[in-house]
Amino acid sequence: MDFDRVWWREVVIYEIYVQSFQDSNNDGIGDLQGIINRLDYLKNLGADMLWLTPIYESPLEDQGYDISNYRAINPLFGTMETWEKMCHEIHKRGMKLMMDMVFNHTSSQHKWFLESKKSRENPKRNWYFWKRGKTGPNGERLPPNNWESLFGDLHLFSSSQPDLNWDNPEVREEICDTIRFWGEKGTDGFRFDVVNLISKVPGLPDAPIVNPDKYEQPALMMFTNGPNVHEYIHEVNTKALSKFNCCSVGEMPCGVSEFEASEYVGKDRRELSMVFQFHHMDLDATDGDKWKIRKWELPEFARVMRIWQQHMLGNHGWNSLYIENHDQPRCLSRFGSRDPKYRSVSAKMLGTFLLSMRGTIYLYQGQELGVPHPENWKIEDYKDVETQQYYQAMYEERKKQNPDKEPDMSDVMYSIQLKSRDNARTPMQWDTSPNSGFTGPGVTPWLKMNERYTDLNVYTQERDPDSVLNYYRKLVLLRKQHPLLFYGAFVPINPTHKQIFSFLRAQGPFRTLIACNFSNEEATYDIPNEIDIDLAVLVIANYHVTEPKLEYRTIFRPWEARVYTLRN
Ligand code: TEU
Ligand code: CA
Repeated sequence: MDFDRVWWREVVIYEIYVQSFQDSNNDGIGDLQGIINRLDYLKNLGADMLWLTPIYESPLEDQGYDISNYRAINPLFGTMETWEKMCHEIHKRGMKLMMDMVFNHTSSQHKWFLESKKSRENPKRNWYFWKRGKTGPNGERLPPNNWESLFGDLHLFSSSQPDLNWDNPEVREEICDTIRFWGEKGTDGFRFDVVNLISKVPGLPDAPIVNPDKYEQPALMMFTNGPNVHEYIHEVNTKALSKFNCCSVGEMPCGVSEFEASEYVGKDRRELSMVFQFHHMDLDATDGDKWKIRKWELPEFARVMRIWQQHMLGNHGWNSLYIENHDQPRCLSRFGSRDPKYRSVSAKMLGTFLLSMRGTIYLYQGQELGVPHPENWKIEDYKDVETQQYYQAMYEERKKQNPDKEPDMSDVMYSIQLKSRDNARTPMQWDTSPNSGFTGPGVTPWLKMNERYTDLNVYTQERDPDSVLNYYRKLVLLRKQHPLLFYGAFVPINPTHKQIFSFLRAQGPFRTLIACNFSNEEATYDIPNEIDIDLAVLVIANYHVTEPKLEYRTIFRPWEARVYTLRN
């Protein structure tokens, strides 16, 4: 097998959603000093690199993914001096820092955009896309093309997030300069937001009409993995990334195949270190619509995992592994069980599965506590622009159909409770005090706390040897002690099993066997005879295992997970 030993393949990256991690000055909003105060916790968990969601100047309409100045810190989060101190404190503890770079679009408050919109002659005019609107059949004014927004409007994201024109070399130069600025200050890694959307089909032509009842049409093919995307990323790599000993991860929603992905990360191509793909996150959506919930079966999930694991293995590629982030609902409520009986074991099972695969591990704050979604929130409790726009659009549609009646929104609320991004954005649960140590007891946090903080928090779990937190600590340590788990090949076992996801990791003569029950029921697990399990050693499990020896047939308890090293 061919692999390059590189530091960023062996790290555990911990995502911090800054506004919800730790508030240090009692304004209800997490900040950089708050992160400094919690670095020992993160080191102790085994985090090697911290990815911070955007902390730059921003009107925060999309929670910082709408940047108005790439080189300044949002005063709500701190100052440049606090950032420098934080970077120093991270490095001092032998950890690294990843910054989030949002270059597909800026905020509409960015001075480049304010200039650009002034006049056609403005030097910044071509930094964005400007096109004359159209006139409809009844003389009504229409937007310049029919591309449907990902957030339900006529911009790729929200209307306050105009897309930058990457076809303009000045824009690319400025982007490279911004990356060098943060690299020189000590940043060790860069996450590039929606970077597979930066190159649009020239002229921004209309998308084919598939829904004749509407003006807006699905337009992914007009901007996903566009014509110059590889050239532009390669340019960013040669002019900026390659100047530093850093890693990069490109977020790639809207469909990136494993073949495309390996082109972005192929080791000779000098583009990115890793990509975030979404195929496993899309399994519970219908035709790409996340709000239309679909039931999925384990073999489908296992298939996605297998494809990505094996394709990357065979193509000099590398995976990034995650099951939760600031845009995704909590994995427990989605892939595990929120039933109090199984909450803890299923959270541990999900951790076991994630930390046993081949790729760089990404954990999201709170995942290590096994936090489920908040329950019974009202629409006013959600702050996310995506959730609010979805609710509004559904409300208006129903009101239009039946103006005299207040629409029944219960199905919409059901989807929101399962899929809203705010489900994972609630403030971090540190202790049992009011506001859970996230902010002062009398303060109103920017987003409501998850009501489960009284029993699910760091303070309580640190004192419980059986907690999800302590299990995660063991898992992280285990991975670092078994380099096979970094680089070993991925070999599926019983790939069509309805309940158990199982595989071997193998490298040279060494093999480790992993089996996870993804269901609420007991499951029969049969190990194929060609695998010799005679001297198997249990290295971690989420239940107490009493059998003295691994047998070819084992009954797994609900959500049970086990890892064995094999010695034959
Ligand atoms: O997310 C892009 C993206 O994939 C999301 O639009 C995703 O489709 C959605 O969140 C699913 O609910 C990135 C950021 O991670 C996200 O926070 C930003 O809102 C978005 O880009 C725009 O910058
Ligand atoms: Ca604060």
